[in-house]
Amino acid sequence: MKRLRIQWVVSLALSAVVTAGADDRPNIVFIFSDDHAPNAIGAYDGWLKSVNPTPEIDRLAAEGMTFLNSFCTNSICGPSRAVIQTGKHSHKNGFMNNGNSFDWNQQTFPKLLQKVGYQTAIYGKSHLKGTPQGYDDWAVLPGQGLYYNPDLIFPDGRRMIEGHCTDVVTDLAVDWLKNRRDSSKPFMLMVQHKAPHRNWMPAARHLELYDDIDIPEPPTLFDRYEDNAPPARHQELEIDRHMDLHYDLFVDLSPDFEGQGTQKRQDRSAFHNMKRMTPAQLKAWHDHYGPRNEEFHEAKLEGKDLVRWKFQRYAKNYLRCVRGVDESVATLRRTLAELDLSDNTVVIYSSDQGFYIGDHGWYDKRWMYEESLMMPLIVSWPGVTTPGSRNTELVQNLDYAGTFLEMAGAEIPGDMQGRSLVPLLKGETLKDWRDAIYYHYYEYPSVHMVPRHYGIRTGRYKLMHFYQFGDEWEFYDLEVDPDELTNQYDNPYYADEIAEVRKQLEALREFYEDDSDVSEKPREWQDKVRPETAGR
Ligand code: SGN
Ligand code: CA
Repeated sequence: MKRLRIQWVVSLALSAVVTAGADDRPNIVFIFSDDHAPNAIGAYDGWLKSVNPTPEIDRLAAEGMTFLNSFCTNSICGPSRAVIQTGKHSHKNGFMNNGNSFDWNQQTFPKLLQKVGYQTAIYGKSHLKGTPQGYDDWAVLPGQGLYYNPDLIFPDGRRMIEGHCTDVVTDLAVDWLKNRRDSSKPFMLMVQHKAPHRNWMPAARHLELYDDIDIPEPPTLFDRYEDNAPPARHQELEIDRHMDLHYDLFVDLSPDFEGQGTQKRQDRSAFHNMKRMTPAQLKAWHDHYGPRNEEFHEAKLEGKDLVRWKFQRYAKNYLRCVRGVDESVATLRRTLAELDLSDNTVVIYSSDQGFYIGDHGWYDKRWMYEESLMMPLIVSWPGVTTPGSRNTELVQNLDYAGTFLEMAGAEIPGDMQGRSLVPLLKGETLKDWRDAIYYHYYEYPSVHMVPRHYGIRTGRYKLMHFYQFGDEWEFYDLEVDPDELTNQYDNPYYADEIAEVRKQLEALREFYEDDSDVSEKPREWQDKVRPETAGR
C-alpha cells in the first residue's frame, strides 16, 4: 500500500514534469544475449576469467552494479523472455516451453512503458513467435535466426541483411538511436543477440582469437553423474557423446556436406547457414578451419583426448561469439556518448539463462544446477549505481519488468510476481528481500532430454524435484559443494535442513500459485552411469 502511494506521488510529480516539457526520466538500453554464462564474463570471476573474455562488459561492471546471485525461473530461451515481458512465472504467462506461442495480447512491460510516454524498440532475437506488440519499432529474427546473413522480420516484411548477426543487430539499434527515434521522448531499447547460442559460428574477424592458447578446462569436465538422481544420466547434452564433430564443431563441414549427424534430433543450422555465406565469408571460414581439421584427422584422437579436443574447439568458438557481443556493448555505449545520452541512460547487460561450457561435461542449459540457473545481470545507472558495486541478494528475471517500470516512474501492476530492483540499485538494504527463489522447467521430451523439474534455491541450499521418472530429489549444500557433485538428499546429517527447505518450497509454490501438473508420470528408460569415456 505504502509502495503504491509513493509511486502514485512519483507519477504525479512526473506528469507535472512532462507537462512542463522537461522530461528527465532515464532512457533504458537493455542488451540481452542468448546463452551467455556468467563464467564467460570477466566481472563474474568464473573459471574462464584468465582468458579475459569480455573487456567491455567488465568495463560496464566497473561503472555499475553486478548481481552475483542472479537467476532465471525456467532455464530456456522463449520462456525466459516471456517472464521478462510479463514479470510473471511461466505457468502464469502461458509460455512454458519453446514449443508454445506467446500471447502478445497480455500485459507486458513495454506496453506499460508506452503508456507513460516512453518510445520503445526491439532488434534481434525474440523467440516468442507472433507479431511483437508494445514496440514503436522492431525487427526480429525468425525463430533462432542465423549467424551469417540472417533474415529479419520488419513491420513491413522479411528481408536478408548481409553480415554477422551480432553486427547486423547492433547496426539496426545504432541506426534507430541516431536517425529514427523521436528525440523528444525517453526510450527503452532492447538489443537482443543470437550469440553465443549454438551452433557458435563466430564472425570472420574473430576466427583467430584464442588460437594460440589452451582454454582452461572446467573442473567437472569428466563428471560421471554417479551421485545424481537418474535424470542426470539420461540427458543428451554431453560434449563426449552428443556434440557433433561436423554440425557443431565444423569438422569437414562445407555447403555440400552429406553426413547425418550423431543426434536423434541433429540440428544442421550451421550447414544450412554455410550455404548462405558469400564467397568471401566462406573463404575466410575454410582458410581457418581447413588446416586445423587436417591436423585433427592426423592426430586420430580417442577417449578423453578427443573430449578435450572437442572442448577446446567448442569453448573457443563460444568465446569468439561472446567477443562479438562484447564489441556490440562497446559500440552501443560509444553511440550513446556521441549522442550525449550517456549520463541519463541506464545500460543493462543480461542473457536469457546461463550455460554449460563443459561444466559437468555438458553444453546447453535447462537444468537447475548453478551454471544454467544463473543469469548475468550488470546494470550501470549513472548517478545511481555505485561504480564497481556487487550485490548478493537473490534476484531473478521475474524482477526485470517491475524494475524497468519503476525506473520510468510507472506504476507496477499488482499481478506482476517479481520485485523492482531499483532500491537495490540505489544501494539500499531491504530487510524483507526474498530469501529463496523458485524454479520450474517443463520442456520434456525434447532436444537434450532434460526431464521436467522444479525446485528452490536459498542463499545456501538447493532442493530439486524430478517428477517424471518416479519421485526423484536432489539436495545440495552450495557452501561446501559449489559444483553440486554430492547429492545429500538421503544424508541424515541434513534431514532437518531438507525438511525446512522442503516446507519453504511448498510455500513458494503456493505463493506463486504454481498449480501446473507435477503428478508423477513414470516412463520407460534405462539408468546408466556414463562410460569412463566413450569418445567418438
Ligand atoms: C536448438 C539448439 C539446441 C537448444 C535449443 C533451445 N540446437 O534446438 O541446442 O537447446 O535450440 O535453445 S541448435 O543446433 O540449433 O543450436 S533456446 O536458446 O532457443 O532455448
Ligand atoms: Ca538461450
